[in-house]
Amino acid sequence: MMPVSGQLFDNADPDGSERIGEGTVLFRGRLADRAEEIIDAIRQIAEPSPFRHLITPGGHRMSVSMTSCGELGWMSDRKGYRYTSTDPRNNQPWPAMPSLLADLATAAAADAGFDHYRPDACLINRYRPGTKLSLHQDKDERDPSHPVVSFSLGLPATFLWGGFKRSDKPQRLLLEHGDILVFGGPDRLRYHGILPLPDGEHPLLGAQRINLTFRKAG
Ligand code: MD6
Ligand code: FE
Repeated sequence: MMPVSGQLFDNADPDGSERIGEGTVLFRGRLADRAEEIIDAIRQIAEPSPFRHLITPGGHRMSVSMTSCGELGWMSDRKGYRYTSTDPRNNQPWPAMPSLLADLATAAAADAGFDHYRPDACLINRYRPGTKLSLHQDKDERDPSHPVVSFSLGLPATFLWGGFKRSDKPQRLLLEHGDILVFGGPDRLRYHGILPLPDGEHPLLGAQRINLTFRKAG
């Protein structure tokens, strides 16, 4: 099946946003002219808190590598999934969330209909060709009435936008460099994931995709 590019509904707004679902809005290319600044900020975050492959509670090494910034960072190990205020690698607070990033997330959330959104956690995922993210729900945050805001950079990937049961057949959505996806409201607990990343070479990031997901976790 071909990945769809937001043509799930007749839904294109004049501002370039596409409503994928009641609580899901895609802003195509919205970050494109800020990408270099954002990548620079990610490099600075990864100096004290490098990307690492976490272990799932079931004992599997995740193929995606991750780091975090903000007051809280997302963690997984044999004991479970959770948020921590320090990076277990160095026992230091997670790097602060640059206001450049928080402000872009706040503005996109507002344009999707979620006012006064202020994330306290940003999970940064790095994909190499072949890396995938299995269907999951984001449910480790205290209050799921806050949306998750997702930034995509680098190689394009196919996002699976599923239902409320893991077995519901997902729709496919291509997420490309510069795209912002706001995922909230009645869609917030939908299953979703990323298909194995195809090979490719991106002018700014080479053979990788980086995804940032902002949350109000605490
Ligand atoms: C990714 N994104 O795009 C993985 N979660 O690499 C997510 O898992 C995600 O994009 C919640 C809301 C939006 C997302
Ligand atoms: Fe997720």
